[in-house]
Order: sequence, then structure tokens, then C-alpha cells
Amino acid sequence: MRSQPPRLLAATLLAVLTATSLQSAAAAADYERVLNGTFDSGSADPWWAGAGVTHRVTGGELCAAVTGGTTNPWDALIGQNGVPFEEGQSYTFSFDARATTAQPVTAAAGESVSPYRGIASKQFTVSPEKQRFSFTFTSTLDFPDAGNGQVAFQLGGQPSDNTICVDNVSVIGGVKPPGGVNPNPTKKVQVDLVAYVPGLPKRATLVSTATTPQTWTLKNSAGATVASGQSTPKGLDATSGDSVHLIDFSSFDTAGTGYVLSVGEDSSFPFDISADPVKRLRYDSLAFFYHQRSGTPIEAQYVGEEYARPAGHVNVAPNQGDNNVPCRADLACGYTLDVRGGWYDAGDHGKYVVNGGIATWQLLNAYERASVLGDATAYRDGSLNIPEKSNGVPDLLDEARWEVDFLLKMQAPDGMAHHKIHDANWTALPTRPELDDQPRRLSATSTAATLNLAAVAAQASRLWKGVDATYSATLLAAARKAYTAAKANPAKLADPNDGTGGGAYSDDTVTDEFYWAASELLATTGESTYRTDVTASPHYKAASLNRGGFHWGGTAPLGDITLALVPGLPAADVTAIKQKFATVADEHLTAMAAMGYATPYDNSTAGYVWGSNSTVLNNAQVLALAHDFTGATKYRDGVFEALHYIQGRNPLSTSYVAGYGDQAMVNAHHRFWAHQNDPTLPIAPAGSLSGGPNSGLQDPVAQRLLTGCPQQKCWVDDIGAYSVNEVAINWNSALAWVSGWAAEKSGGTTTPKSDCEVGFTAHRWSDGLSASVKITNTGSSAWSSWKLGFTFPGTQRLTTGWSATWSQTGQEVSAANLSWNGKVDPGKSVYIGLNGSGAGTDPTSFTVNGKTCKTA
Ligand code: 9MR
Ligand code: 9MR
Repeated sequence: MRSQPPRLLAATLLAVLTATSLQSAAAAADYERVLNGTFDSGSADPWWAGAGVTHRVTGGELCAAVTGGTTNPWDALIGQNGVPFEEGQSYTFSFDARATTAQPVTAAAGESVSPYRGIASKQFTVSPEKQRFSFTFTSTLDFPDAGNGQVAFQLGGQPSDNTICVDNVSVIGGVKPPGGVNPNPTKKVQVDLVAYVPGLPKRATLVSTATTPQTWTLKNSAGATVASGQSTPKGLDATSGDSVHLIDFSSFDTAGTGYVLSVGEDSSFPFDISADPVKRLRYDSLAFFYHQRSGTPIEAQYVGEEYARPAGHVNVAPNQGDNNVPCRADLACGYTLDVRGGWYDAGDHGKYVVNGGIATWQLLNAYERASVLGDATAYRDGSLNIPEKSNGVPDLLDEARWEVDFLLKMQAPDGMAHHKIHDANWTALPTRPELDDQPRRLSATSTAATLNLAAVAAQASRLWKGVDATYSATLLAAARKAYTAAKANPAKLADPNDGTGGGAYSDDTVTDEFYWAASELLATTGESTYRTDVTASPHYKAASLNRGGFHWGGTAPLGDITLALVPGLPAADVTAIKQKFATVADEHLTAMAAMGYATPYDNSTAGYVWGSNSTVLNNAQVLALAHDFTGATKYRDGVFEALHYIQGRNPLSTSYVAGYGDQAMVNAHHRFWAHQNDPTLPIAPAGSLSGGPNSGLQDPVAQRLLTGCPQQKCWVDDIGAYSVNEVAINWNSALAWVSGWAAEKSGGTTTPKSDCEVGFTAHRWSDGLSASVKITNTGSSAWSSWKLGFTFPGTQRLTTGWSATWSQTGQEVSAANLSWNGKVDPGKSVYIGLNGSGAGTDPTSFTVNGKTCKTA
């Protein structure tokens, strides 16, 4: 991690070395404090190397190649940050080591940031024969929560180059159990931190061990109670580890902002009752894809200054570029490909056909579904802020084409598609795309990638038919060629161990990709050869759709969805597919009814997996289609439950969508949005989705911070935690599909209907005013309290007021009811007034209880 530069630990040389074991107050629990000390995974992460040192894992050891000629031991370092140390506790630091040429090596513990205080260090002589070394010390510093503690090996001060290898590095000690650190505070009243849509159910979760119903109250932004009721106790919810009650406040349906739900002393984050946020999210979730574009400058006029950047991977140094990329050395394919363009997959700079395929399909399917069953004008030209926004083509198609063109470029001369193109080695965080200096390499072609290309090119050919006939024909030809090539190479599987410099995306079952591609080709051409392959497939008629849904490695349901939307199959078979979607949707609803935090997610076999949020949203797509196919409102409500979980009704009180909600994901694992590592870089832009809880804890930061977590709590907003907090195109495509659908179902009223009217009548003179204010309840229910708000346009200052509690902050004025005039029945008015100094025109806009009023 070059972002947190390894520090010298020079001070450790001065630190008191207590090589003898000191008695610690609390009982030792033998907690291991370093991560990946065995290097068994083949990865060096999270060990870093300092200047003049290259480190890599070979033969299960971490080997550091050190450039000679440095002066001090600390001039050449490898180490690990975030190691927890507790003051006064005893630690045993041990490791195996060998060196090509014998030399002294100092093992040190200390502080990773200024002032770099040392805890302990000890020098050993490391020789060509591997030996085990060990020493024990007491910590003089306190970093109990894996903050700025560090261990390092000082390898410098030698005249010549040398290689030093370490293994089985261990620091055991301390009393505080590892894990349990979540910097995001959790609430006891869990709500969607963004919004509930008027007219739809509104549910929340209360964390409480009480066995009897609890009273909840809903307050509006003025603090007035607008609804109350009783919770329903549900007991312990194993997936979250919380004891929970359910709260249903659906009966309250007044649009507004800043509502808060409370039980006793505990309050939720504020939220809106409004359709506006989901209508914004429909576009923000799609904007993600422009941000991820490779091979083109990302321009400030579309994304704002902080997200603008030069084109990445176009052969401008230090990029080695995607203009003419060779295959990996071991493949010797004999050609190079121009594979510029496409979207970066995620926080890395890889571009993968498997995954690019499902992401593109899902965007195009949102468009196709809307064209057939909904409202495709939502995606019209001008709907997104992208360079193609006024070319006469729907913007969703323009954005998708950026990737479709890339997928076409990945097709080899024989019709097969290369599985992926990415860096030869992993780059550090942060690395801006245009500063990536790694060589780019094509991996081998694979059956799965070829079928992804066939499926998406066939789907796209259909959608561009009336938009660009030439392009449509090119796409169909590429799809046919790919499908034929895949049938000739039906078992060319990607290497599951090919995870250096890019993800593997290996998939050992491709019957589902065959079904998906054949379905798309059938839908586009109606030809009998494709029909035969579709109907003969074991996946036919949604046979493999279940609560597991679909994902990049399990794509059969994508074929089912297309076949249910596009004419081509016998009516009875279409009915069977639709029926299966309803059946699986019912299974989701049944399971959700028993959950503390209702989520269309089946954790029964694998727990919460990498990218669980995308599975939740893909299953929400299944629910949405079940609603489309049957009209049943229960399925629609299930879709919104899934969105509520994603936006904060979860045990971490966190919205996994950046920019949405008061406590939203910020520190995505991303090489450009790496603000956590470099404050000059931006945070994740609004509308990007975190991968979400992953009980497998497959990265060192998640392991260090989250060990022992209940499944739904295995998430942390940390840039290093890539197995829980990365972003990815196939995850944002799911958010785009679902938010687009939800926006369509959120009705026409986007601004809350006014239920108040305010008349402001003032006598003004050069340096003062006297005003009377008439507030009328024009709504249909009585107010039990009210609070007026307005802004003085000039320098007016309130001096006295009557018939209300008046106050002024800056130019903002508020007036709250007194005990005798709080109740206002529909159609009735209340009269208040004020005297003031200063000058200015009368205020023109007023709110009552947070809602904008009609001005009389
Ligand atoms: O940054 C990489 C992320 O995009 C991938 O999803 C993840 C799994 O393939 O790997 C991340 O890269 C890490 C690599 O696996 C091990 N060395 C450190 C890399 C950066 O954190
Ligand atoms: O989404 C992928 C997930 O299903 C896998 O378990 C994980 C490890 O192989 O890889 C995920 O995909 C990553 C890819 O390999 C590299 N780019 C970032 C992707 C999201 O983390």
C-alpha cells in the first residue's frame, strides 16, 4: 500500500527493548495479531514494501528483493499496518527467515504514522538456512482497535543487493478479542435512510430484547408527532444477531422530508416520504457507468471537477495502453487486439467479458422491459448527462454501447472471445487509470466469455434494429459467429487460479451460458436451430430459477427473462416461465416475512457472499418481473422492501448507496475514488453501490475488523476491505434495473401536495416592519401542532413576536405554536405576528411542519 507509506520505525532502535516476558494483568488469550503471516493464499496482501524493495510471495514465503547500498537498517522495509497493540500487554513476535547472503534483520513493532514511536525491536542474523526467530515484549503504546500499530522488518544498511524471505510471521498477545469494529454507529430504530414512497408499505425494524410491544412515534421535521403505534416483537434474528421488533407505519402517508421514527429514547436517522429520491437514483445508478469508462476522458461538464480525469489505457505513458494488447506470454496467440474502451470492471482496471456481459445485458434489459411493459421514455435521449446526450438515441443505449463495442473487440479471429484483459500485476491503491504503468495482457479465450458475447450481441442487435441498422447487423453477425465458435469449443474453461493483476471470473458450468445465448439468438432471429437448443436445454422454462437468483456465473434466468418478454415461444411455455417467476417470488416473500430485516436473499447454503447486495437486487428484479407478469401488489412491495434494506433498513443502519442517506457508503475499494488513502481524490460518487456484507471475509481488512460478525453485519466502510466494499458494474447494473423499475412504480406526484396556506401582510418602513401572518390548514386532517418557517430576504431582524414561540438564526425565522393554538382543524386558520428591524422585501416562501405552503 503505497498510500500509507511504510515508515521508518527508526525510533524503535531507541525504544526500550524488553526481550523478557513481562507479566500482563489480564489472561493471555493467544490472539494472532498479524494477518496473512503464512502467505498460503499466494498473496502478499496486506504486507507492503518500502522504497528499494520489491516483495512477492513465492513458494509460500514472502520474499523481498532489496537493492543494496543503503545506510541504515530502516532504509529498506517490508511491513504490515493496522496491527493492534494494547499498552501494558505482552506480545511474542516470531517468524521464519532466510537470506541469499547472511545479513542482520531487525524485527520491529511501533507506530505507522507520525511521530512513529517505537514499541520494541530486535536484531537477528539471518542466513541462507531458514531459522525461526522470536522475541517477547510489552507494548508501551495503545492501538487496541488496529489503528496505527505496525510491524516491520528492517532489511537495509547493506552494500549489495540481497533477497530476504520470511514465513509464518506471528505476533501473539493482547487481551482484546479481534473484530467488532464498525466505525458507522448503529441505531436501534432501523429505517430506509432515504425514503419511503407514498402509497406503499412503510416498515422499520426496532432492535430490542423486550418481549412486549413497544410504542413508536413518528415525528415530522418540525418535531410534531404525526403518527404512533405499537411494535410487534419477533425475537432473535440470527442473520443479523439482533433481537428485533417490526414496526409498520404504512398508515401514515403524508409526503415530506425529515421524518424521524422513535421508540423511547431511541430515534432513527431522518428519512423522507417521497418518490423523488428513487427517481434520482434511476439516473445516478446509471451515471456510474460513465464514470467507469475506459479509453476516454471523463469530463467535468458531465461529472464535476473532482471526478474528471484524463483517458485511461490509451497508450499515453505511463499507461502501456489497450491499443495493441498481446496475449499472456504462455499463450502465444500470435496477434494483438485493440481493446480500448469498455468500462473498468470495479475498483480495479480489469475489463472482463464474463461480467461485462451480464452488466450490459441488465442495462439493456431494463430498457427492453420498459419498452414492452413500462415506460422507456425514462431512458430517452437527454436523460443522462453523458457526451451522447443529444445524438437522438436513448441515453441508456448510448451508455451500453460503450461496453458492447468493447465486447466485440474482445472477439478473436476464430470467433471465440478472450476471457479478460487486465494488468499483469495488481497495482496499489490509489492508482488513477491514466497512471497505471502495468503491461496489459489478454487471457485465453473461453467458452463462457464467448457465450456472454453471443448473448449480449444478439440482444443488442434486436434493440438497435430501428436505431442503427448497420450496427444491428454487425452485432448479429458477431453473435452468430461467437455461438458457433462456442459450440465447437464447448468446454474451454477459464483458469480459476488466474487471479494475478485481475480477477479470475472462472466458471466451470456453461450450460447456463449456452441457454442464455441461444435464448437471445432465438428472440432476435426466431430461427429453429436456436429454438432447438433452447427447448433441449436443462434450463428450459426457468428450470434453474430459485431463490439463489442469477449472477455473473449463473446466467440461465437471463434467457428466461428475455423469452418471457420477447415473442418467440409457444404461449404455454411463456406462461410456464412466468409462473416460475411467481413461484420463486412467493418463496422470497415467505422467507422475508420471517426476517428481522426483510431481504430477498437466501443465506442457507453459503451465508452472505461477495457482492451480496447485487444478489438482493437481482432477486428484487425477479420480484419485479413477478409483479409485471401477474399484477400482484405483494411482489411490488417486496421490491421496495429490498430497496429499503439496501438503503439503510439493515443492522448496520447504513445505506449501501453512496450519496443516499445520512449514513451512506463512502470509502469504496476503488483506485480513483480513493479519498480514504489520498484526500485529494474523491469519494465514491452518488449512486454507486457497495458489494455488501460477505460472511466469507475474503480480504485482510475485513478479517481484521469483522471476525466473528453475524452474516448481515460482515461489512465495513473501508477502502481496503475489497471483499465487502468494492463497487462493480454488475452490481450497479442491478441497482439501475431495480431503481428504474421502482421509479416507474412510484407514481406521478413528485412534489408533496401542499396542505397549508400562509398570508404575510407587513407594514414596512426604512428600518423596520410589523407583520401579521395568517396560517391556514388546507389539508384534510387536523394539526396537533405546527411550526412555521420562512427566510427574510433582507437584513430584517425579529425584535418581538406574538401568539407563537419565535426565533431567528441568520435569515431563517421560525414560529412554533403555543399550548393554546397548536390544534388547527382542516379549513381553520391561526393568526400570529411579529415586529422587526432592518429592511428588505417580504418573504415569499413558507413552510409549515417542513412542507412548502401555498402563498396567499
Ligand atoms: O483490488 C483488487 C480488487 O479489485 C479485486 O476484487 C480483489 C479480488 O480479485 O483483489 C484486489 O486486489 C488485491 C489482490 O487480490 C491482492 N493484493 C492486493 C490487491 C489490492 O488490494
Ligand atoms: O464478483 C466477484 C465475486 O463473485 C468473486 O467471489 C470475487 C472473487 O473471485 O470476485 C468478484 O469479482 C471481482 C473481480 O474478480 C475483479 N474485479 C472486481 C470484482 C468485484 O469485487
